[in-house]
Amino acid sequence: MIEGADESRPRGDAKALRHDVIRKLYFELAKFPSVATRNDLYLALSLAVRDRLLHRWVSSARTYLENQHRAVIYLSAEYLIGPQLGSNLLALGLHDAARMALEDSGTTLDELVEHEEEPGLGNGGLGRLAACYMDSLATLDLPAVGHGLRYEFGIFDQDIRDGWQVERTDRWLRRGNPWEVRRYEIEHSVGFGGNTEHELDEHGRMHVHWLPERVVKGIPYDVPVAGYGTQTTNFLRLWSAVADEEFNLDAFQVGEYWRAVDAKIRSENLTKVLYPNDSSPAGKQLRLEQQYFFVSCALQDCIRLLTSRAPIRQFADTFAVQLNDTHPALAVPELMRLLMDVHGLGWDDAWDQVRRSIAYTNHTLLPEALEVWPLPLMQRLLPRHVEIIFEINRRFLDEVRARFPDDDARLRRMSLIGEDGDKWVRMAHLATVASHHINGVAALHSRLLTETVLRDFAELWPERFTNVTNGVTPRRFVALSNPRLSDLVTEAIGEGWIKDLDRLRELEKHANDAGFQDRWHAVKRANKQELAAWLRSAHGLTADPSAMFDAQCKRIHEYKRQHLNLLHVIALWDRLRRGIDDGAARTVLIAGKAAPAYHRAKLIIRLAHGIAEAIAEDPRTRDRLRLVFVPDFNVKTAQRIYPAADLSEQISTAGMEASGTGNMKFTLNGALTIGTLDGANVEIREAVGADHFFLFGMTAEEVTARKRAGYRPQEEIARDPELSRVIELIASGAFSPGDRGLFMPIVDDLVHRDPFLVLADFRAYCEAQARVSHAWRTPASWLRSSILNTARAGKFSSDRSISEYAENIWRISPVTIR
Ligand code: F58
Repeated sequence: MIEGADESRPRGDAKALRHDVIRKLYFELAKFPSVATRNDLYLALSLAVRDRLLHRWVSSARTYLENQHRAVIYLSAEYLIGPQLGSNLLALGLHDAARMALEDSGTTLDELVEHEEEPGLGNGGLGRLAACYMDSLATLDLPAVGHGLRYEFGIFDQDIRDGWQVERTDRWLRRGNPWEVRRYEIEHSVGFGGNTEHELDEHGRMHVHWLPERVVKGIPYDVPVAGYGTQTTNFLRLWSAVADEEFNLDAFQVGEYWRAVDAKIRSENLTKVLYPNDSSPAGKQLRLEQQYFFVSCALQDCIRLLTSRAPIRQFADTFAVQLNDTHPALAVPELMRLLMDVHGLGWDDAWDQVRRSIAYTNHTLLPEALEVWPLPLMQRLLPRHVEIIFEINRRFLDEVRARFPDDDARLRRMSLIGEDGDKWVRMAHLATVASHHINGVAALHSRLLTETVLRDFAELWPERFTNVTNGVTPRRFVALSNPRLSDLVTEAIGEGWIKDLDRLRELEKHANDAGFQDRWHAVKRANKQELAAWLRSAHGLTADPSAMFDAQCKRIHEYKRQHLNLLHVIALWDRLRRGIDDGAARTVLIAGKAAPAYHRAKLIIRLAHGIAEAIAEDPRTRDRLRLVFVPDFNVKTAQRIYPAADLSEQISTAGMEASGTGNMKFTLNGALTIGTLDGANVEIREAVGADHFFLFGMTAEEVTARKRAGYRPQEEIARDPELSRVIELIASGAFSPGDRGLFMPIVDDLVHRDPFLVLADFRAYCEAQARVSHAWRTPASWLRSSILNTARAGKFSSDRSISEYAENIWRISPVTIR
C-alpha cells in the first residue's frame, strides 16, 4: 500500500498550476511550449485542473467507502453536461490562478474555454436536468453516482444551409477528452438474446438460467463532478460497449477473418450514437439495447461494490436508485434477475429490495412520448426479463383485482402489457409498479400526471405520487455564464447566493434604486453587445443591442409553438410596413434543433429563415425588427444567450410542457417572461409576481374543453383580420419567393387541424406582446421587474429540487468529506 496522499495534493496557486501545465505539455502530450497548439494548451491545462479534481474525488470515495453511507444511483440515458473547463475552475476556485498561469503562453483562458468542444450526450431538457442534478448533489455533499452511456457521437451539430437544418456528426472525442478516467479494473458482461432454462433443486426451489446468445462487455469511463465550495466530488460513470472476445477464435481459425471482426464491430456499435429524438422515443432495437446495456452495467456495478462489504439484502439500504424517465426502466426486471438468478434471493425478498430502492421521475404527458416496446422484440432480446415482467404483472393485476373486483376495463388499462392488436410493454407502468415514489417535474405536471396518464395508479397508491419541481444550477447558469451580473449581485448582497439561491431575495431592496437599475442595465447592455458581436463574427448574423432581445431557445417542436412566435413576428413586420410602430424595436432570437426525421419542425426552421430574410431586405422594417435564428443551440450557445435576453418566450400549449428549465435560466438572468400557464411557468409567475410576468392564453383545462367541443381553426381566422393576413402572407410566398408551395404544409395544418391551438391563442398572444412593448418603453419599470425576476427566482435552483428528492424520496443526508 502506498501512502502519502497528502504530499500528492496539488497546489491551487498560479505558480503551481503553471508548472503543472508545462509538465503536462511535456509528459502527457510530448510537446514543448513554443510548438504547442491551442488544443495542446487546452489539454494540458485541463489535465492539470483534473489532477486537482481527482484529489478531492479520491478523498470523497474514501470517505464513502469507510462509512457506508446510502448513496444515490442516478440512472439516465442522457447527461448534457456542457463544457467542463470553466465549470471545474469555478468549482475549484481556480479561475484567477488559471488566468495568471497562462500569462505569456500565447493564449488566454477565455480562448481555451471557448476551444473546448462540449460533450453533447443528451437531447435537451431531460439530459440537461440530469447534469444540473449531478452538480447539486455534489454541492450539497450528497453521495451520488450518475450512470449513463458514453456515446461516441452525441447530439448532431446543426448547420444551416439555405435556411434548412443540416445535421453534422458530433465528433466530440476527436481531439481527446481530458475529463474522463477509464477504469481498467472494472468490466461487466451484458447478455442479449438466447433462451432460459428452469430447473428445480432438491428443496423444490426453482432456479432459472439465462443462456444469452451474445455477450457484450461494458467498460466505464468516469467523469468527476465537483461540488461548488466544498470538497465533495462525485462522478458520472459512463459505460462504453466493447466486444466480449477481441476475436471470435473459431471463426478466425477457419480463416473467416471478416466474420470474426464482424461481431466486434456489432458490439461496439451499441454505444456509437445518441438517438437524436426529443419528445417521441425511437422504437429501435439498438435503443432498447442501449437502455438495457447501461442499466445492467450500473446495477452489476452497485452489487459488486455492495457485496465486497455487506450482504446482498442491504441493497435497498445502500442505494437509492432514481429512474430519469422510463429509459432506464429495465432496471426493474434486471435488478430482480440479478437478485434472484445470480444472488439467490426468493421473489418476495427480491421484490422488497426493488420496491425500497427504486423511484421514477416522469417527464412527459404527450401520449406519443410514452415509451412502449413491442413484446416480440423484447422477448427476442431479453427473454428472462420478459418472464419477470409477466410475473410482476400477474401479481400486480391480482392486487388490482382484489381492490377493484369485476373491473376488466381497469385491468386492461393498467396492465404492463398493452394490447391493441399487437402487444407492447408499457415502460411507464413497469416503472410505476416498482417504485416507492413517482414524481412529475412541476406542480401542474404532477397534478395532470395523476389525472391523466397514471390516473389509475394514483387512485390505487395515492401515497406514492409526489411533485418535485425542476431546478437549474446557478453555478453554470449565472456565476459562470453571466460574470457581470454575478459581480453586481455579489457586490450588492455578498457571494452566499451561489450556494443559497434564496438569498437573491435581498436584491429586492435595490429594485427601486435608480443607481442600481443603471448598473443592472449596463450589465444587460454589455451582455447583449457581446452576444451581438459573437453572432456577427461566428455566423455573420445581425442583432441590434439597442433593441429588446426577445428569445425562444429550446428544441423545435409544434407543442412548443415556435410557429406562434413566427406568426407574431410576421404581424409586427406587416404593421411596420404599414407605418405602425409600437415603439419597441426588437431582435427576436430563435434557437433550437429539430429531430432529423421531424419534417414539420425542419420546415418551421426554414420558415424562420424566410421571414428573417424578408425583414432584413426591407429598409422600412430592418432597423426596427430583426429575426435571428441562432444555429446549433447547445450548452455553450445557451450560456451566451440567457445573460443577454430581455424577454423569455415560454409559449407552449398549456398542459404540454412538463416543466421547462430554460424558462428558469432566463428568469434568473433577469429576463421577463411572456408565457402560458404551463409547466413551471405557473410557479415562476407565482414567485416573481403576476405584475412582472406577461401571461396569455388558454389554461390546460380550457385546452381540453376546447378540443372536446370540436375546435375549428377557420373560425379563428374568420374573426381576426390580422391573423387572416398573416396566414395569407405565408401562403402567398412572401417568405419563399418563387415557391408558394414551400410552406403549404404548415399553412394547411394550421388552417384545418391546428392540434396545438396556435390560432386559438394568437390574439391573446399579440395582446400580451403589446403589453410587453408598452412596458419596454418605460425603462425604469422594466428594469425594476427585471431585478425582481432575478431576486425572486431562488426557488428554481436545482439545490432546492435535490434537497426535496433527498428528504422526501431518497432519505439520504449529507456526508462531510474529510
Ligand atoms: C423534458 N423532456 C420536458 N425529453 O419536455 C421538459 O418540459 C422538462 O423540463 C425536461 O424534460 C426536464 O424535466 C425531455 O427533454 C427528452 O429529451 C427525451 C429524450 C429521449 C427520447 C424521448 C424524449
